[in-house]
Amino acid sequence: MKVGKGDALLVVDIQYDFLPGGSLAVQDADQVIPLLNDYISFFRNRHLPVLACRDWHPHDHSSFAENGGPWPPHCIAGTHGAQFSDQLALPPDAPVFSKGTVREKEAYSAFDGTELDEKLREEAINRIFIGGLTTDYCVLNSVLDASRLGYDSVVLLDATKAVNLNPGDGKAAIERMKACGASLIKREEIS
Ligand code: VGL
Ligand code: ZN
Repeated sequence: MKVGKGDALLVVDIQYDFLPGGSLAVQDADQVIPLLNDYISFFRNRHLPVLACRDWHPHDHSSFAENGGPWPPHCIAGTHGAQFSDQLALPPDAPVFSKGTVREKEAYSAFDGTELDEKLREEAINRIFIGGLTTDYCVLNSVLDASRLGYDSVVLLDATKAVNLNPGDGKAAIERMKACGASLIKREEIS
């Protein structure tokens, strides 16, 4: 697969709370960081946009178990757990989109309540490469929204990990992304 003009990279939720030791730790999540760093260099070397999103919740977010949601408290805005890993080589000028910022509203997609769509249109992007955390929530929902909004999407299979709240969720998410037309690739498949 040739990467070039009109392509952008979206790095999803590489935040301490999703990494080993975090409050919503995803198994082996730290393994995606070196790969994402390599994808970041790849895009930067070709002068293609690199963007990031983050989960950025109020302390009493409705997705937290204490409020009837499925998750332990995680990625509370401004806390250490919500920071990007310092192992992630995100370019300092990469735009960052915060999601899940409204107490009453879950927002798994990087497009939900953010200006990501506007930004991509401004930069004349028509295809996004998506990697990061988590396969079965933010990556999945971002790919589904991207498709609805008319973007092509490419999932970086070697740079994403699933929460697997229910066993098999990650695999099912990959099937759903395929079914909506996303391409699934690994690092050696792009040039
Ligand atoms: C996510 C679980 C809870 C995600 C966010 O962004 O994938 N997963 N909150
Ligand atoms: Zn969340």
